Amino acid sequence: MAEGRLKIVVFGSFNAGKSSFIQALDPRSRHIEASSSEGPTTVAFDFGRLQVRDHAVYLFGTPGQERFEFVRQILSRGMDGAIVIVDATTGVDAMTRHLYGQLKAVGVPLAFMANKCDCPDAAPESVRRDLPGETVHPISARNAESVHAALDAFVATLAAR
Ligand SMILES: Nc1nc2c(ncn2[C@@H]2O[C@H](COP(=O)(O)OP(=O)(O)OP(=O)(O)O)[C@@H](O)[C@H]2O)c(=O)[nH]1
Ligand SMILES: [Mg+2]
Repeated sequence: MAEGRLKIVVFGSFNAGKSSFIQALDPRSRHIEASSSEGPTTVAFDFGRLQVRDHAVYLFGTPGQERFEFVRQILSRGMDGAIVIVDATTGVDAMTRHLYGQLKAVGVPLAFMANKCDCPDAAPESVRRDLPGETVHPISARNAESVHAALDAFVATLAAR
């Protein structure tokens, strides 16, 4: 993307909080969802944008359901960075590991968000333990300040490259 613009793609397991993360960053973001037993689920993508430091950040949220692999592939094109949202109440699962392996193979700058830290059973330290050597930001999508601070820290690492 042109200088000053960053495309960041948000990955993570079903129900981890990807759409909520983008909603917290951009209240005017758009979400393409269908209803499921767990509530709305992303079936295409989320789109949000915001200014972070000197950068126009374009956020693309992916669907978490495994069958939408093809959507994740399309949305991944030309990304400058990837964020993986982990539900800190359930931890690093097989889908998270699958996504992590794919992103590692691509070599894209990567950060993890341990989400739902407002919940009493959240365990961000066990998320961190399961992802040695990786950056893990504890956040709650219900706390916009925590989400903005974590994105700001990630964008700073991208800008420094
Ligand atoms: N307590 C709490 N609940 C959250 C948080 N983030 C998301 N949720 C809830 O978790 C559920 C799933 O959130 P979504 O943002 O739709 O998750 P998603 O990762 O986009 O889900 P898919 O698109 O279906 O993969 C919803 O009921 C949210 O309200 C959080 O930080 N704290
Ligand atoms: Mg979603």
